[in-house]
Amino acid sequence: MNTSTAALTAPDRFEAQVDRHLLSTVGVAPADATHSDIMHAVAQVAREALSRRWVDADATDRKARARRVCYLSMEFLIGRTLGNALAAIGMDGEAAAAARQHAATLEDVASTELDAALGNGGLGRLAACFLDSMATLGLPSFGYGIRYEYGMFAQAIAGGRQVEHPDPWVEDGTPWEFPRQAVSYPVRFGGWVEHPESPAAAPVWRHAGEVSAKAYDMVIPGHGTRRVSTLRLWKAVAPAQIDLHAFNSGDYQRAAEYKNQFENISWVLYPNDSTPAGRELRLRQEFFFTSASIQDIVARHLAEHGRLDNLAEQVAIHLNDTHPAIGVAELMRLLIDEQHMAWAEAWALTQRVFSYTNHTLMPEALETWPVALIQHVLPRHLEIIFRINHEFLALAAKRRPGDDAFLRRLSLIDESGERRVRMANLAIVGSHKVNGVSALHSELLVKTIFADFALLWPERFINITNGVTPRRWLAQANPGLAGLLDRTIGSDWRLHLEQLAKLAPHAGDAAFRREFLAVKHANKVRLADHIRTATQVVVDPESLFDVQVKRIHEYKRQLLNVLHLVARYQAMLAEPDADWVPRTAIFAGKAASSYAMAKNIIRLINDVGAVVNHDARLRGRLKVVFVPNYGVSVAEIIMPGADVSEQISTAGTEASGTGNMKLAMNGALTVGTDDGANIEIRQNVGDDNIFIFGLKTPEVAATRAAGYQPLRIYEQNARLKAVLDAIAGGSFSHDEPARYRGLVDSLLWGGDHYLLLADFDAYCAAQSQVDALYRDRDAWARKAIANVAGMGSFSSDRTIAEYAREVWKLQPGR
Ligand code: HBZ
Repeated sequence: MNTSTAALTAPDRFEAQVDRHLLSTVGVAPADATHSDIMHAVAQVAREALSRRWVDADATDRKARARRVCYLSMEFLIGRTLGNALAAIGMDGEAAAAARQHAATLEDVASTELDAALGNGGLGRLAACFLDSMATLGLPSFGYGIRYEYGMFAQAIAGGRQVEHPDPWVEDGTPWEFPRQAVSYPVRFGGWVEHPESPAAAPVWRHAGEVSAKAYDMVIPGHGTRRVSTLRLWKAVAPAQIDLHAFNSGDYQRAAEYKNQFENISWVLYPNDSTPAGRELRLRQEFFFTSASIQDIVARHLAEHGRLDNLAEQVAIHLNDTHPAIGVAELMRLLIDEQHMAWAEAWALTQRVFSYTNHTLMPEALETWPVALIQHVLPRHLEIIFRINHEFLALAAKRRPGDDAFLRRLSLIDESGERRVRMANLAIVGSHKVNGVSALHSELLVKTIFADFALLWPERFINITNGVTPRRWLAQANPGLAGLLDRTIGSDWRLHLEQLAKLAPHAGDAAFRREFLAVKHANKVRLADHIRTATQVVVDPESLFDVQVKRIHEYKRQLLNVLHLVARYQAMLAEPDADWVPRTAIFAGKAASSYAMAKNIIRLINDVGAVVNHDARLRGRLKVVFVPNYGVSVAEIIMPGADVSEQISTAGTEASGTGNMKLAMNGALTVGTDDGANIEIRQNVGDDNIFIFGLKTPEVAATRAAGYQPLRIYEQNARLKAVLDAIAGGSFSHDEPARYRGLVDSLLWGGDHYLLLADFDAYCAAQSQVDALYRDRDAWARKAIANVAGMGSFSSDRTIAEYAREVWKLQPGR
């Protein structure tokens, strides 16, 4: 039993521990401690308690010879850890008391922690929510990724434009990691392959370079359980034999450069989202962490079981998108070349071990690597991929004799231009289950990009709709609403989010609606404070807070939102005395540093804001703000303060979305297209409590097929024409009137690929309905409450339980 935690529950003990750590770990006098010092000391106390749980959970799993899932992901967008860790281990009350002893609040203290931003956006944050749910459900589980020294860049806005700054988040250390001196693996690159004369002997990979992968573990606490999970991140270190001192002093600099060539692998996160970078370093990163993880899995399995034929009974390896898909070839290489298993046995085992989640339908975002590059970096893996392909195509040919086009589409090698390896095809062929992340997305996968594979193996493809952890996105981010829920429906919703359904009848209770609106108002005041500090723009918490926060991408259509705001501005100027509903449009999100159009959209938002926010004729009834440096911690401030959630991607383009879930769960009403998880949100909250507009997926396809002509719409729609003319003509860029010519031309003459013009009128109509409803705050509250009540199935606990049952064949231990 946990005697130490029990002993810690006396408040004096916790405070004494904090003071001890201030002295011994941080090195300051408790009386002089800054908020950041206190954060580090409190973190140390939590770390000790977590460490105990960790050791216990590990011992239990070893003893039970438990089957495990290993979740391989290039990204884990974790954010801050302290608040979550304290809540999980039930020490938040004592920590708050300790903070008060130092004349601070726990919020002051917690806000000094830097975000661990080891991810770009949805995919990385999903992985972080999954870790929380795996620990909470008590699944024996490991996350595997890269310990980037520089996470997602920090975004500043200067002169309206995005400026990227490095994010050296571990420079001064993090209290949450445990370096594992004893755990490291060699990862090899380059060279050539020798095939011994004897067919019985395994091929020999004469590699040209080697780097060491060193393990750094983070403990992931479960909530309502003593179970924890582990996130193991790999750091690249030059192998020991490259000793800088061995070089004479004249060569010291060259020796350092040589060392850097290896160590740069884990330096920086690639800041692309849905736009993969075709760079060799990226391929090296992917192989580096995948190889280290699979070596670790095999080594642990051998240590526990002494044989490999039962690997698939004991381990499930999940591929979070195709970034770790090279793992299919790496496991084959380890089994065949190093463990001397026969090909057929190794292949059967590999397929039973792996499963794969796809996160995008956009063809340009599907990873492929030039065959020549893989030959150069991973020559043995290329051989293995060719053999997998050969055997796979032979099998497929039997199903459709003579259909060469079918085989060309299925092939792991794209032969249409420069030969390239299709990583999604490798992941599908090497897995026993493949899933999409919302009902629509999974349906489109088997109807479009993976149709040929679905024909071969229909049972391999399933849907598992995304979810988010209610601990971070409701309990931690929105303590006001969490408290109201606790008083109204009890506190079980943290672990059983279905309980939110019990809220539905309270929408009919006027006193409850008032309380609900008071909580929302307080959250809007907090958000308004953040906006003032971050942008110097003063916004009115009484106005409707209209929020679009996510990566900046053309398919997500931030530009459609801007078009509506400009239309609204023009309408307000035309009738300044009409009874306009005051609105604050809030944007946030990062643009990939190389994505010029996305960066230009950020600039336009800021330019529109600069004009609108200072136009006295509006009397403050329209504000447009761009909140810089969107990330997990900024999201925790924004989500609870939103009235409207903008989810307006072109139908059929957003795989799922998870921001849509966080916002609705916090009582925002969705204005959205019939896309991704919006569809399931609608089914759960009810048609009357959501604003769905615009072309549906089949209509999008039909519109394009019929020869879509945006110019025709522009000419026939006076309101839209006025908007586009104003933007193109420099109304928001007086100092450089032609600044947005190109952007508008891309809509009018460039084909408007994402159909902004086609959806413009429907979008404006939806926004008018929003205004009308907001006039009646009580009616608004009913619908907002219905949203919270309807979000019970969007917990990542439900998602992970489905993976455990349908894909990983694991028993939750909770
Ligand atoms: O994954 C997102 C989807 O766009 C979103 O709809 C979904 O909810 C979410 C979780 O399933 N996809 C991404 O976030 N993709 C990436 O972040 C990404 C990162 C690096 C790449 C490509 C894509 O090279």
